[in-house]
Amino acid sequence: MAEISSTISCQTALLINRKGIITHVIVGDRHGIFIPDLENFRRGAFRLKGLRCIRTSLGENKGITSEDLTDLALLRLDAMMVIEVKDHLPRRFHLAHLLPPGSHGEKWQIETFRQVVDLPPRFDIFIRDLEQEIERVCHLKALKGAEERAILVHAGPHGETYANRCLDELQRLAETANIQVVDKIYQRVAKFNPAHLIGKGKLKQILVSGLYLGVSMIVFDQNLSPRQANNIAKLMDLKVIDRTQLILDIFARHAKTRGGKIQVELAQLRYTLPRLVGKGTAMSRLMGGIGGKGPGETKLEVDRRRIKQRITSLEKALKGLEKQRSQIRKKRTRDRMPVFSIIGYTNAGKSTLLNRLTKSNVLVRDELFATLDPSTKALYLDDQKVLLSDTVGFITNMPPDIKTAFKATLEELEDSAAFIHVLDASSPFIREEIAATEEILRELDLSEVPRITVLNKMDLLDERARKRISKISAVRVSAKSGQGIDELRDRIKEFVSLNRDLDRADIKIPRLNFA
Ligand SMILES: Nc1nc2c(ncn2[C@@H]2O[C@H](COP(=O)(O)OP(=O)(O)OP(=O)(O)O)[C@@H](O)[C@H]2O)c(=O)[nH]1
Ligand SMILES: [Mg+2]
Repeated sequence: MAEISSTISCQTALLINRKGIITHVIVGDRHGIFIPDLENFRRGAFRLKGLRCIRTSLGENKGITSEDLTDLALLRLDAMMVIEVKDHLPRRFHLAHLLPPGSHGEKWQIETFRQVVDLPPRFDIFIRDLEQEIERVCHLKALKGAEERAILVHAGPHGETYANRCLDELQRLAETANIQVVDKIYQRVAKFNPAHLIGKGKLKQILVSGLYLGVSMIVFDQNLSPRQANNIAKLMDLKVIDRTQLILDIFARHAKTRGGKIQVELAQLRYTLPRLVGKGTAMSRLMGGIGGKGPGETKLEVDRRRIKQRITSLEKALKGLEKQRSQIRKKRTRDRMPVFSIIGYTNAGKSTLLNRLTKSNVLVRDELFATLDPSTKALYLDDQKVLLSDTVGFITNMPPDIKTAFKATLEELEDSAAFIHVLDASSPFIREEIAATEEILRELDLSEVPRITVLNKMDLLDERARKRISKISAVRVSAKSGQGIDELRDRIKEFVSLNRDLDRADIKIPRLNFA
């Protein structure tokens, strides 16, 4: 190799597998080599590629470069060796290999040898031991039951407080989707990079530490364009998803009714379709949600045409369901039953409140988006029966694709006599959560619907926390303990009778389409 490189004045390289067979011969230029796509070689969160790279270096660029180390980590090579060449002869040998996590913070080790005979004699045994050690350390850290291990990335122009809130929320979303969060990274950028979202250098750094920590996926808080998603996926052997895909995955897990499942699958397919370029594993990383779970599960081989067909048939099914729903709604209006929709940020306690008020038993969970399928229960107030509707929760920067997906569900809100807006009084971000709800209502053109505001989870608040929210005018309750619930019932009663009187006087209030 030294001889050839010197003669042609170009770097050369070999990729060699564990059996000692040369799989690639690479001829670069004076300054570098380009390692081809190794997608078809073995993969796995804790495994190395089973290939070592040996390259020559000419003249001034001696030794292992940072580029070599990036390749070593990103491609998970068994080892990277650089042969320094001078006057047609090999001078020194530099050998770099990864270290198991926890080795005093070092990710790799570089050794230099003067002669070939000094190199480790049984490299195969050495690398097998190393791989076993990496696997052992990573498995120890892996949380039982988690389907994936991930690094979360937030990039944007905002400051640290904002970024941390976003990352915390993304972590809750990830955990709801059964993903173990290994690291959270904040990268401040003034402008997004159209090709990779963030700078390629920084991105590589993230990927290196991700692979190093044995993660199986990277979750971006920012939505990735199809181009960005593909470019990033091409750089490495990891799944890449964004916040919208994460939320859709949770929706897929939580949807129970036929209508809900259809809506989620449609949204997943519509989101995936433009991201389907290329073949093989790059595609697999973008397809089929996270563990490939839920109604949105789609087999890899399904090509674009079949996805399109599936979309058409789902759209048809959805139309049929919409018709049914509108009939139910008409009947309700005919029966003159006012509907109160319980709305608010996800995890605020909407379902708990519905259960408390109507003595029902709808699903309550300390998870984001536990409720997807709206359920309506009767609430008896002395002489009047009203309906209470539990709804899908809201979230900051609700992805547009999700709003479209739940258009039918959200449209039901239009028929509400009023909203019961539930706030989580214990949330440190209550103001952001109010703002997110207001924004969504504005977009749906529902800001004018009368509202009863409820501060829930009051049982969790100490004196100081109570003071902090003392200016918010709302009924203060604890859906859990029952505190304040009678007052809330009175408010609903008051609202109903007030509006009945108004209606008798024949005053039309916009959107109050009941009694
Ligand atoms: N301490 C306390 N916890 C509550 C209260 N109300 C609800 N929770 C808890 O908050 C969590 C979320 O409650 P849910 O009723 O599922 O919230 P939700 O608004 O329906 O949430 P999504 O359907 O996921 O949007 C659960 O763990 C509840 O037990 C309350 O008044 N006090
Ligand atoms: Mg709920």
